[in-house]
Amino acid sequence: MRYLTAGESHGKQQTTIIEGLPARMPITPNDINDSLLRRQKGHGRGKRMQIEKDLVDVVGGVRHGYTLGSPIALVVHNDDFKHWIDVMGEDPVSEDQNIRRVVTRPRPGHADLNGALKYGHRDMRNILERSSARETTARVAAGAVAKTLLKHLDINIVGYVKEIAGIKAEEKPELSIDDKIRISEESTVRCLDEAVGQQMMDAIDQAKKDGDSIGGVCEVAIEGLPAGIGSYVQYDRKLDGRIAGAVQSINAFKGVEFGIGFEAARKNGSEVHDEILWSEERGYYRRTNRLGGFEGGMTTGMPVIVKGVMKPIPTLYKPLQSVDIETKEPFNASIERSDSCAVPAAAVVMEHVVAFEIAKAILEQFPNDQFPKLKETIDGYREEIRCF
Ligand code: EPS
Repeated sequence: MRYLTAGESHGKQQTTIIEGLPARMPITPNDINDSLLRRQKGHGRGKRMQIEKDLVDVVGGVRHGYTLGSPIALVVHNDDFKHWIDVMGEDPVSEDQNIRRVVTRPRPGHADLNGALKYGHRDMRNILERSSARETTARVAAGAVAKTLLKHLDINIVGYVKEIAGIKAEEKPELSIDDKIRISEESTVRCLDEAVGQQMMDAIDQAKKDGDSIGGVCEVAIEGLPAGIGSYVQYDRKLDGRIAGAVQSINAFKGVEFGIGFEAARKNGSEVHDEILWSEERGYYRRTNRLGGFEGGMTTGMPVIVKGVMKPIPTLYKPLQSVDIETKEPFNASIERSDSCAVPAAAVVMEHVVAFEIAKAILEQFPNDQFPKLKETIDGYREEIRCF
């Protein structure tokens, strides 16, 4: 299974095509719209999210509530496009035409300058329109289809916020995945620790007041995955490696950890590895889950726990110094409308990006053109490893 996305932030629409999904899987537009709505929420979002009402238009691959086995094509319209038709239209413009909103002052931390150098665009709007995190709308739409497949295979996934601007949520090991889904949904910062939610909101408000931005840490938990998904036999089949790459590719993400992550560097082996136990009901399981559900590039059957670090958004109302590429004079970087903190939204994006990698690995390991047969195969595999 694979997908591509297309679309500019203030262009007509976000588009994605997903190929490789089996036929006869139940899916409705609501499965996708729920995800899109969740991505739009969160304290710290700017004015743009008041303009957009992200709703999917399913334009291929689904009929009467089921997948057809053909490519699935999804469109989300940018409502803001109506304000940008002259700036973002596809028709040629004459040389004497005055183009609005040309960007010649690259923002530090964004793709603006490197993209301009690479593609030769002197108007850096040609870079920022595509490098904008608006593209994560399409990634969430694709991930929502993958999440639907996982849901029908009894695999549940949720993303939430662990940390914003150094304010850390406490570990909540007692929470079930359903609790995590419910509590994160009720929190405007998508945090499981109600005690620090307000502090996170205050930090976001302060950053906004200061014209600054703040980052944080998101976590995704997945339950219901059987052991042995992924493989150790080749570097590019290691599922944790693929998930890490996908998470790192989300706009503004700078690092990924599984389980105790970097903490493992500071501990002895006896404090890191997860002892193996067995019971009739569960089959093989672990006393602890410090490795976050992965060994040797494969799932262990324990919950997958993955963290991603998001840097503060580089578009600042209090801009940093930059150079105008036309005059070479020092200037303050361009000010584009932006969010002061998008970590709660990023947790939803991360959830969907991870869901896609997992669904893709499952379909690679148990290829099947028909969803009911895939489900039968996975249930059979679960039983096989329980009795192994
Ligand atoms: C973004 C800038 C803002 C954000 C945008 C990402 O958009 P605008 O320039 O239109 O105000 O709102 O995020 C989204 C549009 C979205 O859907 O998440 C950026 O520069 O990356």
